[in-house]
Amino acid sequence: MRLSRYFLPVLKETPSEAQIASHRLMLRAGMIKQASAGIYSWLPLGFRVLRNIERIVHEEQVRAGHIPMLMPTLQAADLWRESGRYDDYGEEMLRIRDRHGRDMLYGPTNEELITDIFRAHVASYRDLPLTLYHIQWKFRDEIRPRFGVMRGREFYMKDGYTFDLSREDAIHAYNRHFVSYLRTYERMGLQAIPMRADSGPIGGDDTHEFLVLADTGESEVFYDSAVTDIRMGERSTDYDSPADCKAVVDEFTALYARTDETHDAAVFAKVPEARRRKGRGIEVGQIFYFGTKYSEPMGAVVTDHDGNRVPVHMGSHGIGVSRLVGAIIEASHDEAGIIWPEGVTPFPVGLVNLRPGDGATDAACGHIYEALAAEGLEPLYDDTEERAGAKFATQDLIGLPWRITVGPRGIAQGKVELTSRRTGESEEMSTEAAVARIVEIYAPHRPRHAP
Ligand code: P5A
Repeated sequence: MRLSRYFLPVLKETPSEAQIASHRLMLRAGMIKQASAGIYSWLPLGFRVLRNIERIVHEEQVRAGHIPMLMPTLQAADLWRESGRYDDYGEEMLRIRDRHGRDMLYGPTNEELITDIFRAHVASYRDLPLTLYHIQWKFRDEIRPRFGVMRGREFYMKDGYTFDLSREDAIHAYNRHFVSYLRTYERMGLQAIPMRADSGPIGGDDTHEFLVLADTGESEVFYDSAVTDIRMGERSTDYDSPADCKAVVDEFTALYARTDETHDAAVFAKVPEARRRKGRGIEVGQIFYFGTKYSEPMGAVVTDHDGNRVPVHMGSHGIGVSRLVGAIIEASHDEAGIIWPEGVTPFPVGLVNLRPGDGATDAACGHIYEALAAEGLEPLYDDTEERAGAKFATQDLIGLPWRITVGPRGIAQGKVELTSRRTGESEEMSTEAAVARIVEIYAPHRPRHAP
């Protein structure tokens, strides 16, 4: 993409309404624009990141055997009257009346809608287990939308729903999600720590939140610092094996890690003092097992092995896709701007032409551009007439992890400069070597398991 033809409305001034780094940087880098309180337009750069995060979420869900679909944003109130949540949900639910006087709502979540689909089409234990998910916009009329996309009113969520015959099977589905979430966040360059939490209006007893540690996080957290040393990494956990998934969950939950809602000072006191930590975190996902809370009142029943009709055991599992954009920036930025992890960066590399119009630099840039594009690694090519300093400042602000700088002096010696956004270190090399390095860096970040 040529910057001269792109739409990247970067701001020089720091917007006064933004209180935290991610919100500030998303506005300054031209990623989002507020449409109204807690509702944002995703400008091209922000949209690219959102799509990358969404793709990773899809890929890891499909890898876990979960089935993608799409449900609408608007739902009929009658379904929510069946579960009893129409009245319970309160002011956070945006209620709408259509021209026929029917009560509708903008979905804050989809337990009722998916249960309705399930009961219409599934009647036997033979069709279980089943996990369906979608990635769709939600609306919650938050009393205090703030921090940009972190606490929006309209936000993008992946929500998955599990249906199983028994509690035991449902716990396996829960554990499978637990593992898939760890993999998902790690691919985004994030450490999200599973913590015991409270289930709120979704319901149920078993629930974990996944939290990214950050001073600006909205949740207060208490944890054993040793929990920050555990990684999912490349282990070969088999999603079909309950023992495999449980082993991961057991390892991650053995150490103390809780949000303030479930914090227990007496248990926390048993953590060695040097490892006791109190901090803040950003909730980027939550998983729930709630048994028959929805299937019973809504009649989602199947025949079991003995021919009895029994309500299915359900769980629901959410990832805050749009919130993740902010969370990643909170976890990865510096004074100059964003530092994208390779997994989610809007462009893999910035290509900066220091002398547009110079035959040799233009040709070298064209060559690098084509070679990277052919590898599926299209650079953001700064071919504008800006001063070098301004170009670098924009690159630093928008945070592409790598920059290739091409100038007439270097090209005379057959050299370009490859710079790491994270370390600031630069290295001179041939155009071919720079292309090869970028290809090598992104090899582990190629799309896989397409939905
Ligand atoms: C699980 C999926 C649920 O709604 N039902 C379907 C369950 N869980 S949740 O914890 O309430 O939400 C899931 C994730 O969505 C993100 N999130 C938000 N992101 C931005 N702005 C908001 N106002 C907002 N509310 C929730 C969080 O990441 C949360 O973990």
